[in-house]
Amino acid sequence: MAILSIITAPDRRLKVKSKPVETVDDDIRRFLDDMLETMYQAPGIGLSAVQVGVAKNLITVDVSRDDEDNAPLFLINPEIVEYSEQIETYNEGCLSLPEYFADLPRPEAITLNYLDYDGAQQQLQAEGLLSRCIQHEMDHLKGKLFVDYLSAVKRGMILRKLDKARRQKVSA
Ligand code: GNR
Ligand code: NI
Repeated sequence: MAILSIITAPDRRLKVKSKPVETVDDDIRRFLDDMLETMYQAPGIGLSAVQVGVAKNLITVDVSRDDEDNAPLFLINPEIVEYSEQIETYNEGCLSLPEYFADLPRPEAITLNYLDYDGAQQQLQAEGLLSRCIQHEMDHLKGKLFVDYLSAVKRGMILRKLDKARRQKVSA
């Protein structure tokens, strides 16, 4: 297994639209294992493949609490087929936007179809933090970050600060 490097904004690779996986084979499973390890190490509750530079429809999620056993979920080619009418607001963060958070409204519950680690078709109903996290990851697959929901002024401010922070790191 390996820890992969997580791309931070602003970076054009985060804007790429991911493509469906054609076959769930051992290469895909090995990559998912690396994604999971990378996510735990970050630490984060979700990770999309595009955040480590691979534009495929692959997501890892684990929203278990620290005092619970790990509950990893691998989502391949996820598709949301139903959204609840109820909308909730939650303070979102993103490993690709380190140290920034924003209150975002999203549907409270979703139903999604996906392929699991073995390539079997599954359906899942998710609510609360799990639903939140999956919607956030699926935005990544469309090349979308949570700052894209904010005003252009707020987004520009955050992205300029992240760009500046990176340039200072590079030259240090
Ligand atoms: O670790 C993460 N926490 C989080 C908190 C609220 C809403 C979404 C997330 S996902 C984030 C990890 C990440 O950036 N995944 O793409
Ligand atoms: Ni994210």
